[in-house]
Amino acid sequence: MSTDLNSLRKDILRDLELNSVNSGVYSNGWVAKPSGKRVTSISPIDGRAIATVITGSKKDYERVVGRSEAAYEEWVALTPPQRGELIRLIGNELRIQKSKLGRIVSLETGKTKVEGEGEIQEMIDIADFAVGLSRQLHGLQMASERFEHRMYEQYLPLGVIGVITSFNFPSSVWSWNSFIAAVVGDTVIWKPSSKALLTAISVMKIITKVVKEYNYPEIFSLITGGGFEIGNLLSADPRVKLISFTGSVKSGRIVSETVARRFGKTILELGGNNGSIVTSKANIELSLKGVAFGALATAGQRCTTTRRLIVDEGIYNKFLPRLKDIYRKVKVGNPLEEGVLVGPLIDGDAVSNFLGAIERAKKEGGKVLVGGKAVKVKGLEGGFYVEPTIIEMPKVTPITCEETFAPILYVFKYRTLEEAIKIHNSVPQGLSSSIFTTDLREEERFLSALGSDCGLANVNTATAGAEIGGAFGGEKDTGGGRESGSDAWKNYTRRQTVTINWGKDIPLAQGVRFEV
Ligand code: UN1
Repeated sequence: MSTDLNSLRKDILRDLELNSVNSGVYSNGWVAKPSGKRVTSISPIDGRAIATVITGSKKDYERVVGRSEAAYEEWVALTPPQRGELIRLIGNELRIQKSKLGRIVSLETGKTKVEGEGEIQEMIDIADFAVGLSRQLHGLQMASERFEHRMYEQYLPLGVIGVITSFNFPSSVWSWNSFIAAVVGDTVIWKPSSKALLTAISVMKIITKVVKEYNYPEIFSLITGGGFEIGNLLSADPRVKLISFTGSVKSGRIVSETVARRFGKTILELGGNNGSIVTSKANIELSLKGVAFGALATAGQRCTTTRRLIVDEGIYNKFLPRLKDIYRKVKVGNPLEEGVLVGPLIDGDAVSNFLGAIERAKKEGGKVLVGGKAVKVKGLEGGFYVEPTIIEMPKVTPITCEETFAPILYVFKYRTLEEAIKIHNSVPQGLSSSIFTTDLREEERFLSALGSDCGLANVNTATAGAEIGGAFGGEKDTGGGRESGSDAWKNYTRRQTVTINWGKDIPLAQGVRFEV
């Protein structure tokens, strides 16, 4: 296997024109010698190096912001449909490059082959969405109380924005933000996760080739970093009007406070600790598939991963053995191999966090029903693999209120739906949720104001796997941001309320008289 992986690694680097040492800064062209530290990208599949990236520092950052501001001046001079045209061309190119890009996503983050390609498909989908949106950016018109006056609102671009992404959706989440921001008229600086640098560089290569070929302003820039420096610079910089941040609650709190201090805008997509309720009225086969996908896809490293399962005590003894069976059979291993559903975790720290969480769960009264250990995959001994794990919990405890980025599912029993919803809503995070039931009353209760407290609510489908057409994001510690579809585009704009007096007099609102 390792020899195959070695030749595959070479193919991927060649296909994407990646070198053994790469520039990690793109600002109107690749910066030949960025001045940040060197970071080696490691494949979690075998723990071996893929290639090295020279990241950016403060000096590079200044250049990037300056150029991005200059590009904005040109970009706002275009109409939204003209901007949409660039995104359409980018979407076309992504269609051509889908499998090549999907492979670097898998190699660098350990996603399965279909998930790696799915990542690029999500970019294509949001590109299509953004193109359509470029002809539908609309505001409201209001009736004015003043004679011969017209009032309406318009949404204007913000200027330069920053997008900070995480390793688990290393390019699609960038595109959710960037393609939408681009059609509304912003320019975008991307700070990708230091664990997925080569994916970001590959995506930028493909996208900026299109930008150059069709002579558009260089609205997309990239600045990689090896730590917090670039993220901190972006957050503190009043020239960067909005920071869209995906990552942990802990880092999100720092970003949020820093940006708020300068009255900048944020879109925060922080931790999830998503629960699925399976009621006695559920379709069992469908629920098993939904729970398994939600909990195990991307090896439990999605913000939307199902981390908590809340099952009606009446079906518990029927449901759990079936789920345990699936967990035991699910194939863990090289994510590029056919039939493997669970790849590696991102790195050694993630394995330690997995093991640490299991120890804590046991101390808090949990009983490991299946899994619980790190595993070595033959031929890939340096990789970061773990067993899909189910832990039965007697009640909600501190560890079950935390997001551990690993395939650990905490299971709870419930008696009444009210109790199930209470358990469900008892965690600090509020991203995604789901209920499996065929009972209308149960479903509607879950979707009512007294039901799920999350940004995403699913019925008879998993907490994970959202489509781009809806607004994506969550409540409470998840940060409250919304990105991707629906009217999330408004977050990338500033709203202006316009009042026009087209009469010969100047009547005042509220009947105020002011005769001069
Ligand atoms: C994330 O984990 O940050 O809904 C995003 C999903 C994916 C996106 C997850 N479409 O599972």
